Amino acid sequence: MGPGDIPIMSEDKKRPPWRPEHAGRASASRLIDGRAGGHDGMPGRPKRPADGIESPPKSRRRTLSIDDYVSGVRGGDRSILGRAITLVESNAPAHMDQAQEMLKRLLPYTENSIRVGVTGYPGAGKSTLIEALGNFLCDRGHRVAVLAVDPSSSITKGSILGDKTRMERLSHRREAFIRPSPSSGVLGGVARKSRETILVCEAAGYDVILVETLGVGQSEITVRSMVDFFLLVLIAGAGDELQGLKKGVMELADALVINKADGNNLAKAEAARSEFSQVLHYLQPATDGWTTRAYTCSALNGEGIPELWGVVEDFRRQTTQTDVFQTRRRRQTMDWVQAMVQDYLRASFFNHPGVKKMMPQVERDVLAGTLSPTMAVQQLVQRFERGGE
Ligand SMILES: Nc1nc2c(ncn2[C@@H]2O[C@H](COP(=O)(O)OP(=O)(O)OP(=O)(O)O)[C@@H](O)[C@H]2O)c(=O)[nH]1
Ligand SMILES: [Mg+2]
Repeated sequence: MGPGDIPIMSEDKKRPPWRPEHAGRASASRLIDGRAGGHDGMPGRPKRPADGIESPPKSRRRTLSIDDYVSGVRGGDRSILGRAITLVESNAPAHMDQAQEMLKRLLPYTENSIRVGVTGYPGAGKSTLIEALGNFLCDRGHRVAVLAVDPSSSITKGSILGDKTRMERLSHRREAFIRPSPSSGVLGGVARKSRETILVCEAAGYDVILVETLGVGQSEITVRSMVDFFLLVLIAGAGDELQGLKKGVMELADALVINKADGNNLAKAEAARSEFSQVLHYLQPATDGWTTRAYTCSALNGEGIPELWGVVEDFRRQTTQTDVFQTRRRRQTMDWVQAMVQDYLRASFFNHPGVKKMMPQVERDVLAGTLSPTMAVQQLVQRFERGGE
């Protein structure tokens, strides 16, 4: 020990395990106390323990068996329902097996619902409309599950939580259940998880499933592929720049509703409704034998909400009679199977070690013009089919 190295006994309690036993100041390794008010130190929260290691909050929840999940979901236990959905959303292989086993047991109790997708521009009032519609339905004895789907992003986990402020009353009702969007992951990602979440909610006795799309683009098609009825929420005077988006999405919709038909906006909303009605004449209807029409409503004061639900009920009655409803569901299920097969194959191909190794060279050759794209594909596929490393 050199002259400057004074053993500091009082600091020894801060000695991390990797610091030599009697190292003094020469060793830079020592732990400092956590600071209250830091990034995770809320004022008033207890300081981190002096060893600097804080174990994650221990879940005191016991592990559930498949039986527990099934009986909890069926018995209307909201906390178990939440955990069942978390299980479905998990990407851990062990959870996936468990989730599938649970779903198998729940499947006989699914399908007794109407699944309604709600899409529209950001700020059109989707969440407010779901709040109004959801409360209206709960008052009428329905049980309503609200899900959000955002296939485009994995960072929106909290967005429907923000939306809960728009669903203030609904989120406190016993007849309603609100669930945020899962973050994207493997094997079918958000679409798979959302579909399975719908099934779990149905098995729990929710007879109306409202699915809000978040984000624009891909989400409309994804949600359309999992719902019976697709509602497009619009507002008057949203501008011509959105017309392109409108037409594509309009052809997916079973009803258009011009929201915010209240106050000074009433006349404009009515004008927009008749304008959209004209446009609808020229579009392909989304559902065989059903005429897509435009309506007005105010999600804020509730006007037009019962009538809007009347449209959904007419739709259900009519398409059930003609079997269009059941046919669509069967097709959606088969499309879902196909999509999962495609996801699986795509993942196995691109994760194949041989393919991965070969890819950079193939890309270089294609770009250099010494290999045609078709030949490149042939080589990669041959490599994939040969298997091995
Ligand atoms: N005047 C009026 N305002 C409304 C109505 N519906 C919604 N709003 C308002 O419009 C704003 C956006 O409403 P949201 O329900 O959050 O819209 P959203 O479509 O869910 O928005 P994103 O989820 O961000 O895409 C809020 O300030 C609402 O209070 C309505 O019927 N009338
Ligand atoms: Mg919203």
